[in-house]
Amino acid sequence: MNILDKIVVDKRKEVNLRKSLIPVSQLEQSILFNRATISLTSNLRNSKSGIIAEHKRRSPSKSVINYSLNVQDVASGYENAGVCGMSILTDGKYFGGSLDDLLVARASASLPLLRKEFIIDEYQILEAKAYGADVILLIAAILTKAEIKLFSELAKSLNLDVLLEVHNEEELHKSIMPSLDMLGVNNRNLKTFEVSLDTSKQLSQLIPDDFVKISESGISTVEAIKELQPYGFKGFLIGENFMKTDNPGESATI
Ligand code: IGP
Repeated sequence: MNILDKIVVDKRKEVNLRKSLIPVSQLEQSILFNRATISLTSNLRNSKSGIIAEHKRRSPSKSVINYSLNVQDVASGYENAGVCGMSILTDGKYFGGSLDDLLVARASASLPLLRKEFIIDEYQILEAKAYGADVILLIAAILTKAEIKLFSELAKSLNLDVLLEVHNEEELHKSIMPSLDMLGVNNRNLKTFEVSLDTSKQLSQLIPDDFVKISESGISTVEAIKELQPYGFKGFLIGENFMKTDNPGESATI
């Protein structure tokens, strides 16, 4: 089993447990559930830098990145840096995150927030809304076309933006549908952890222009952003490069 398959097996167990503990009716009672969301898609369309800055404590590829910061400082630091949005890893086992991180970020910044999660069940989309997210991530590598449609349509009905992540041509072809807002190319292969910006460059021409294009992972320099912009990328998802420093907000200031 590759790491992605393992994550999904664990995630199914986790989601079933959460579902049995907190019913949907309770999620819907969150005061955040009916809040007006902020659109990352329109922020990116109108931005020059396009940075989406991530909160990530650890990862399967890097092990520990940074456990000594608090989410509040990271979120307000990113906001002060003028980034377009923030991504918050909510997976606990592999990334050291939690839904509470999302909640704290929501209370600390008025940026569009992306729930960075391995979504395999509609329940997780309701959770995203209840904990203050504006955007959800759907990963094509772990979903069928029918699931992508079901999940993205549910998200749209809750006024959440949808970022669909692909890593190859096959995933892209099965995923293109009108209920998506943004298409992200992950430069990191989640099965082998290999990173190459060429993945973004190669797939960019196959993404229709009506979607905002985002390049994800392995971006560590302004030069990399400049290199990707001519391929039509409007958004750049950056985690480790900011999180490995003592002051991620300062590192995200360009
Ligand atoms: C950030 P990096 O290399 O800048 O830390 O990458 C982000 O792209 C990465 O965390 C990511 C990810 C994912 C994590 C992209 N897609 C899916 C978990 C699941």
